Amino acid sequence: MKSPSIRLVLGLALAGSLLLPGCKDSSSTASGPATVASQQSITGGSRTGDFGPPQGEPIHAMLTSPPQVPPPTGRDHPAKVIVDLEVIELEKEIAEGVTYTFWTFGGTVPGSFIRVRQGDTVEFHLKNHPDSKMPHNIDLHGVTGPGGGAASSFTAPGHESQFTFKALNHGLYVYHCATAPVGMHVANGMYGLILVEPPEGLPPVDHEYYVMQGDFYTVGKYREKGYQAFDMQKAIDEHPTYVLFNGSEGALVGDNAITANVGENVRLFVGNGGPNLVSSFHVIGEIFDKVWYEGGTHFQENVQTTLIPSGGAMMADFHVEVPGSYVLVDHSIFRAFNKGALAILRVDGEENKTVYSGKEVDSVYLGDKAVSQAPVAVAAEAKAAGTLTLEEQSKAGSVLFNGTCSVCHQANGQGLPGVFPPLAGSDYIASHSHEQLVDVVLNGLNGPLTVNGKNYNSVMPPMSQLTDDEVANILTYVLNSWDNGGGAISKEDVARVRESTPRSEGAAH
Ligand code: HEC
Ligand SMILES: [Cu+2]
Repeated sequence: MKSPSIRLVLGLALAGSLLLPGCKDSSSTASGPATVASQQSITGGSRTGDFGPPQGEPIHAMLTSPPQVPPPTGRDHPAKVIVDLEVIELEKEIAEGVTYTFWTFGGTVPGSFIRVRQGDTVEFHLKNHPDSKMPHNIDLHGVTGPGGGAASSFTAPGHESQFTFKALNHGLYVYHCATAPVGMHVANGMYGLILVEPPEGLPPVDHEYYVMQGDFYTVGKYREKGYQAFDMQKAIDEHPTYVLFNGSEGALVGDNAITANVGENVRLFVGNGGPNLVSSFHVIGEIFDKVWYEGGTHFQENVQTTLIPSGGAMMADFHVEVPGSYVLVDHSIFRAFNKGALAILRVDGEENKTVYSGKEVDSVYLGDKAVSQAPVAVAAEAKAAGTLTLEEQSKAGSVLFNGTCSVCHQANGQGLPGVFPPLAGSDYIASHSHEQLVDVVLNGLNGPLTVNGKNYNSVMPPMSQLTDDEVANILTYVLNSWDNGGGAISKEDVARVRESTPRSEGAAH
């Protein structure tokens, strides 16, 4: 019976402060059970974080790429820790078949994970690769001192700079580039996490993972194939094209999912690089046993969704009871399903029907996120090269159909009697032009209609969020499936219909 006693303590504290207005030191009234007292204890912050000069030989920090986390320092004394971090600008996939120029700390988004202990003296070496086009620096939120290291670390391409700081406060801290234009450097992926362990370390767990959210701004639409440039205006307007975990739509799904086994304890170190959005971080199907909110000292228990500010972080521990796919999302949910903020924790092990009797999450929550998007990228490349075949287009279309249309028209195109008309052997499709079919997808359809002798009077929502490529591939797949008579629809056909049917800017993205 924990909660009544907590309420009692809070009640006493409140009563105390009401009876003694102006009394600054309320600690005398906060005498509760030991667990409550220790959770709410004050650490003293930076004033108690200096454990004297570093002892022993200097240590070279082990840095890890996401989603990996370096092992605990395991030390009981302060040390001198040397961190070598290199800025690398590189072109990588942001989504299947979509490339973007990322600016990175250590070649990854987010940058390398750094782990030190409170009281350590950190000698920081920032290199900027000779191939870089831009100067960069680093502002570590775990640094006490103006700019968090930014002024001392301004580094031109091909150069190196060095500065030293003592990690006085423990906690989980964001670091980021702070070179002008700061927003653009952050938007291009220049952020990561540094963990300053408390002197006694963190409670041991079976798995620790490193996940960081960021918002991205490209000139093209979400999933528009090919190379995409940074869009400064979208960034200023805070209208991201992508919201991602670990810098790419595929970073933590499919074969890249993070993993655990039933009965294990999992710890997530989650940061939010921004540059703009606040994350409503949630794991579908799990409850955080503990959340060290804002990456600080105190934890909250039994949490469903936790806020992570831009430029902030949190740690969460939970125990996994049941096997299956757990979906990490930003619960500002359009970001998860329409901008990419989705990752998978794959838990293996024995079913436990007394805890959960249900079935796998995949079909409900994952849609086309559960299958490889590779055929879509292959078709886009072939289209660009002018070699696109009907087969490539249909294959890409089938992947997209399964994420977009099958929820209503069903994977076999049969629809649902009286509710969703069939696309299989549809006389509606046979009797309408390609332009009219494109129009149905882009602008939706409603009102009475008859398909294969059966009447429907329902609403199909517009799907103008799809790119021209995607609409062309889906419809080509439909035309060439289920005895629909064949034919092909091109990206250009879709573009023409889109142009001739203006809609609000909002509906187009
Ligand atoms: C949310 C459910 C839903 C989704 C998703 C959906 N449709 Fe429909 N679709 C409908 C409904 C309902 C109708 C009938 C509308 C009416 O009654 O006027 C329809 C009608 C159609 C028709 C004309 C009738 C027929 O059966 O031939 C076509 C073609 C079509 N949809 C294609 C698609 C394609 C392609 C996609 C994916 C891009 C898609 N739909 C996604 C609900 C949906
Ligand atoms: Cu930079």
